[in-house]
Amino acid sequence: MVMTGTNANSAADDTSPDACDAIIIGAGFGGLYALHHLRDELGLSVRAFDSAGGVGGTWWYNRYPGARVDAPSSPFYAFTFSQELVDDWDWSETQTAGPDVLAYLEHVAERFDLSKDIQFETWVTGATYDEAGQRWTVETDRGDRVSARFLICATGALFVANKPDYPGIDDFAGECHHTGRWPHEPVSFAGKRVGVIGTGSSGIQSIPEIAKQATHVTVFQRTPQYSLPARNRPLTAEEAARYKEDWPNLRESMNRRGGWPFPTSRLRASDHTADERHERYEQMWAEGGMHLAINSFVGVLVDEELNEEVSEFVRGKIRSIVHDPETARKLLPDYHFGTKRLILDNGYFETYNRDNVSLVDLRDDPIEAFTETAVLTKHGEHPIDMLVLATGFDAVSGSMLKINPTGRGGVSLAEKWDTRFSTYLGMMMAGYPNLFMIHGPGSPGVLFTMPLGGERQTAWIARCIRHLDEAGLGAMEPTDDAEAAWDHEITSMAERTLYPRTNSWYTGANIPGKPRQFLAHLRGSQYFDRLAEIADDGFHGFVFEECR
Ligand code: NA7
Repeated sequence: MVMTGTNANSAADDTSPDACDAIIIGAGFGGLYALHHLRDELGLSVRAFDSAGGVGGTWWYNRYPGARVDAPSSPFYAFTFSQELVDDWDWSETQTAGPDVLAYLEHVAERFDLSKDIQFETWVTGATYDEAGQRWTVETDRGDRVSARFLICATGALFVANKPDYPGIDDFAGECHHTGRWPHEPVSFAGKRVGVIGTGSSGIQSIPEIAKQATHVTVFQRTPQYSLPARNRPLTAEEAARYKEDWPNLRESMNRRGGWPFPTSRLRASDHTADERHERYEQMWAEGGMHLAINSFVGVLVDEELNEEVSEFVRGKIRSIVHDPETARKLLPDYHFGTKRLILDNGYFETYNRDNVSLVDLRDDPIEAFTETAVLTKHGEHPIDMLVLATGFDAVSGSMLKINPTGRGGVSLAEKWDTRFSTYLGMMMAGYPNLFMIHGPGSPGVLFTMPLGGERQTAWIARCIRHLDEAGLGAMEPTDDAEAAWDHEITSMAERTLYPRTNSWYTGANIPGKPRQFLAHLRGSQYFDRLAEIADDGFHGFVFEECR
């Protein structure tokens, strides 16, 4: 057990905030594990807040039809820290469905008795650092004021919904739902003409499901996407048993291989003829999931020529699946394969062969306005009864800016991040002592298995807390130099790949006015080795303050 709270406000009066050791914002994967680890392993007093009505974070909010993990998931998109937890949960499919992830997180919360320390339906409206007291005070929309030495922001990389501001969009009189804020009551599409804006994961997962019920679906597409067949199927009992038995090895392998225990290709494209390469692409396509991207040849996301070959292979698949050549043409992506988030679908391109689905290519025919009953594009009017906004998120940095903590000298995060999302290790920031982010900008975040990444970041946070307590120190924060060096490292790593050449939410390009910066560390396994080295090395890049 760690002794903290040495400088909790001792002269508490009626206006003093409640005190605890750590406050956690968010009760998704990251927040739940942080709560369990800091409370049950470190013995801290912890309070957590979440705006949702229950645990789950992203999975509590994103309940749109067809929602699934956008990676080869079961049983790897899950916590890894407890063999008992692995043993007592059975995943049913290879690509986990949203409701199953949510049920799992509810099970975790119950098993580790987490909900008693989480206050739901509570927005954190502010967080302010008191330099003299070395404490954070958090305020909520329910009137709570709570102070703690440590503030853990597990606020989610995909939380702040991006709503387009087309003229008249608020005049639309029919039902309108954002996929990231989907209602908890059933939504019926039956008998309705549904317009869907957006063809990222959420659009591509939901469109086939909506089309099964709706009278008509009109898809408004700004950028065509590379989407790979998920090949979702039930997990067999033998597979499930094998995973459980082999879990320690699988976990080790996930840690070493960028978050997933799957092989990545060591084959060099130049050692193979064009026919051999094509045959391998076919195998990977048949295998489904991310195999085409990670297991065909080395360097798909680095080598422009190889990337173009894979891009053209996928375009060929789209042409062969979609019957109408004009629709197929509109669906062909023209950016570098894999540089926007890759999508795994269950029959997306096939959906365009249905009579009740049509596609509007916004590059040729942009949306100009909305009326009460229709979307008006440059070349036509599209009457709809329901609008689905699958338009994504102010990703990675947006949820931190919603809280907009105030650090040293009264500097708000919005001021600090005005032009760059500066962090050290994607976890801490100069001027914000003892504030830790899980999956913050500059960490592997969305490019690593998020549950495992959150576990490992939390273990590192725990190391920091132990170090402070053992050394009798009050606070730690990175130096400006460490932040600048980290920024340089993340950026140069990205620039060695094709990622930054494409407009995507990885670079902030989906949000008008957002600073352009590649937001993730591209080498997850090396990142976690770095975290350990930095701690072993006496926390290089940090400054410490004596306990006041
Ligand atoms: P994404 O992947 O950001 O997709 C959003 C989609 O909405 C994408 O096709 C965007 O086009 C489109 N979009 C965004 N704004 C507009 C406007 N104003 N007009 C037309 N189209 C627009 O979000 P998702 O929710 O699908 O997925 C997010 C992640 O969640 C996903 O990667 C998984 O990790 C889970 P664009 O491509 O920007 O041109």
